[in-house]
Amino acid sequence: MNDTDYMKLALNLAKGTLGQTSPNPVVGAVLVKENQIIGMGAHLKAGEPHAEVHAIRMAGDKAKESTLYVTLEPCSHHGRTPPCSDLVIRTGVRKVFVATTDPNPQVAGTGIERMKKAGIEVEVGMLQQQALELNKAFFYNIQTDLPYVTLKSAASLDGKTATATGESMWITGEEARNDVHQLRHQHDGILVGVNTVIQDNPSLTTRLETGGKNPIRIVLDTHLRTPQNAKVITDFLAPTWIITGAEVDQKRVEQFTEIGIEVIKSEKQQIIIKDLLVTLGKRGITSLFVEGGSEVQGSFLKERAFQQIITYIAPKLIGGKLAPTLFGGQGIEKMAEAVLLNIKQVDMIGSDIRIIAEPK
Ligand code: AOF
Ligand code: ZN
Repeated sequence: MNDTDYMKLALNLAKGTLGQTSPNPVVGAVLVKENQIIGMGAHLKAGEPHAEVHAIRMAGDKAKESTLYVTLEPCSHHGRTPPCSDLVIRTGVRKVFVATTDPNPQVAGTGIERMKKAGIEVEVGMLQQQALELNKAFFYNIQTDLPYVTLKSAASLDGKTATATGESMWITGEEARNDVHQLRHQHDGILVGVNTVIQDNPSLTTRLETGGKNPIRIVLDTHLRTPQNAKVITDFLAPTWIITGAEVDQKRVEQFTEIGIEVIKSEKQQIIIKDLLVTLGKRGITSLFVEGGSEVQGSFLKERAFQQIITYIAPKLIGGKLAPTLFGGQGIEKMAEAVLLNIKQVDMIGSDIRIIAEPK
């Protein structure tokens, strides 16, 4: 094992906890002395000890004079837990490899500074790209207070999300659906439009073989048309928030609030996506998974309100001028104004293609 191998191990420890640390980042730490791992750890849950603490506790007396590999700069602030950089100094760690700095304004380089001042050799930037990728939602959210938005959609090879008669169930195969559940597990919120609730009656929960965390279900429903007997209303498997326009019938609102469903009224008659994201950010949604339908995708496109696109393409052809495509709404008029993307990753998931892209 060389330095990079140890950092890779720390990154893998962090990766394993994706979905369980929000609003905190995922972080892994490995403590090495004389070419032996003497401690390792990951941050498991907000409010609980940070990765470094677990690793140092595991090493016990051996931790003195060791080398620490950590995927994020050790913190310097008193949050829900005391500062890790102080613990690293007190422990007598000799050298620290940090994959990337912590953009949290309360930390932002001061953890590194503090360790350097105490005479610890600190090297920053090892496997930085991987470390940034792993926590991209955290990094975006901590700097903007807005949720990191992923638009997810699935279509046939010709870009159709349903047939012309509106049938949309099971375009992709089982592996792709499983992949979607993994992504649901990793997000704080999942968002759909009311038409999807009416037509498909989805439960929007995470159904993996090993269970998983359910995101908060958010329904865009300007005129409060969500059926009282929809699964997202009756199953109580996760909180459901309904976002409406300013003018909705108060009696109907109460029918929902009485059974614990939150109805969040917009200030304007229509729901403005950018305003909604501010509201969701304030309510602690750090990452948002937008599942559709195509009109909702269209409104996020119109406002350029997304950080990532994940599209599954199934080896099927549907055709039909009237069959809906991935993004509805009015669309962009001039080619010169099209939203340009960088394709980040292309994979086969079972027999479907998964494309991950980001706006340029
Ligand atoms: C680390 N190691 O494992 C994590 C860090 O409220 P607290 O005390 O848990 O602090 C949360 C902040 O600490 C979080 O926003 C991020 O800046 C940093 N997370 N830092 O040294 C860790 N999870
Ligand atoms: Zn810490």
